[in-house]
Amino acid sequence: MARHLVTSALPYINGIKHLGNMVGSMLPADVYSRYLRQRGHDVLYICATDEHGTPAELAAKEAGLAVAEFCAQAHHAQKAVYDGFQLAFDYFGRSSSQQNVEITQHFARQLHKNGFIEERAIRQVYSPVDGRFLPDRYVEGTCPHCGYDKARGDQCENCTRVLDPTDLIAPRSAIGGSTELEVRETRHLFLLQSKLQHEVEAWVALHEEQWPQLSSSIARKWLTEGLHDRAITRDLDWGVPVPADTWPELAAENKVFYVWFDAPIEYIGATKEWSDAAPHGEKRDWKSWWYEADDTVRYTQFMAKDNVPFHTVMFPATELGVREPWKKVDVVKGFNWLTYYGGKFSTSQKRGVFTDSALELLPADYWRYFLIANAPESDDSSFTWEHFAATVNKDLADTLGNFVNRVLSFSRKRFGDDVPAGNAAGQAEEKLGEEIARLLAEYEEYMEALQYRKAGAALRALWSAGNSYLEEEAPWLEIKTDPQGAALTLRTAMNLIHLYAIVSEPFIPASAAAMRGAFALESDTATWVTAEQAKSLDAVPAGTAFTVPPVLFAKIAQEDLESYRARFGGADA
Ligand code: B3M
Ligand code: ZN
Repeated sequence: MARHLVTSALPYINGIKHLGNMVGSMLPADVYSRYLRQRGHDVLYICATDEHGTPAELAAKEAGLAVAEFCAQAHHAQKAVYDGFQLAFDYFGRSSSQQNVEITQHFARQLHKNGFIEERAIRQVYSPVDGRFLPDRYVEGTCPHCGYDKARGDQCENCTRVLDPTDLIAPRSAIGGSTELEVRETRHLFLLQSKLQHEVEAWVALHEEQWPQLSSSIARKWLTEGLHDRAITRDLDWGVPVPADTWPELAAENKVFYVWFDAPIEYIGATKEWSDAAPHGEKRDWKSWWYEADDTVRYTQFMAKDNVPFHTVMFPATELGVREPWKKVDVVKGFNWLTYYGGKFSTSQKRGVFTDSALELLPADYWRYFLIANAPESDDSSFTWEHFAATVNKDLADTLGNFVNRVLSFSRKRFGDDVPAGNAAGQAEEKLGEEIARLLAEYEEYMEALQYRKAGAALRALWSAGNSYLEEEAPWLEIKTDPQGAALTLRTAMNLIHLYAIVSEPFIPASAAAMRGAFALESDTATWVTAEQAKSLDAVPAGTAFTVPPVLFAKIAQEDLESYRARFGGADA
């Protein structure tokens, strides 16, 4: 039994996330964590809200709340949605936690001690009206390249060019719109990434083989461009304070660490939060997951491609620079984008389906299955209502849901409320068992390899194999001439339902529980299915009482489709 640490990119605190954010981080991490737990591994799945930086401050201002209050409310609102999606974190923390403050400050002191942090004077935009320096994202103006008039000082969202605030035409404060801006000298801490370039390169070289192409190519690109020294403090009111014991002047000026410096450290911080929140009597050892854990823990991270540089270069550089044995990631599973009809989902422009609205429309399993089976792995994938409805109707309602309902309903009608005995298994059942065992091995291989689309296809093939067996045996005809044969077919199909319940759980946990709950087994504790059990299909013996659960998946009708397109926009979105 191995120890698996799993983390997913921390969702920014500013508002409920869209489906694209979840499918590129938390959802695949949850599916993988569930699978590993079911295979008997010791798993710790950690995530948290990313509560610092300009997104938090701007969102709090918009909400008319103090940042701390805004973050507390927004954290709970997001957590409620993730509970609705049955994301089974072991802990969902907050990067504003005291634990993260302490560990971040410790990392900074160590980097300073080891010569990887230095103070530098830089020129930054100052707004006398707002009485503060403006971080790059706080300066808006017209992009000199494309003329977009809402370009931000760090990047133009329209032409994606990286900018410097002083590049902007007619710059203005994003806080209050003031155009009276000055450029003043201010002092900040710089992480000397350039001094760690070779160590980071050597570390990436040791690990990139285990990463998907997307992750290793992005890491290589950044390393080829060369690691630049990077400012890791900001003039913001909200963030991890620079510790006064090491930098008294900067602390006196209320400097805080840059959000991307403290956010990855929150993976460790949230693990300590998890320990500190241990119920009475339960021992949790956060440090054993992170400190001197290279040989005992396998660490897998999940994120969208824009976060890959920070996780394959900047955070490893930070961990290397502290010169302490903190666990570095083993596998970085990066994802492309889920687009909405080919366009970008956007929290700020409220474009696409958001996680809270999704749960208002349909149960989580509909979304979980569709998103994971169409995960944007090797390339972007586009969410369209047409594709979503077709997938739900075909894979979930017809292939799985209908199989479960007609087998249990027909058996109850013809043989009563207990699993019928019938003949002993014959050639058809042996052939089926071989096929199920083969497909199960395929499914396991793809899950271990974090290949979600292929795992989804293998799961679908398992469901389809049951339908093919049922069509071939046709118990509704068999019963007329060979009732014992029909009983065998139904008992075999019921065993398939139980097997589907176990292996489908990582994808569709609620439906899996409903399927499994149909059988009143004395003891039903198996968390996975062995190849032998897949071949023998006899976990549910004749005589077991069963019930017929409500239809697992309701089809999405044409009028539903119309209403979704009307509400969220369709191809014209
Ligand atoms: N908060 C997610 C984003 O860039 C960012 C991830 C932090 S993971 C340490 O949208
Ligand atoms: Zn532009």
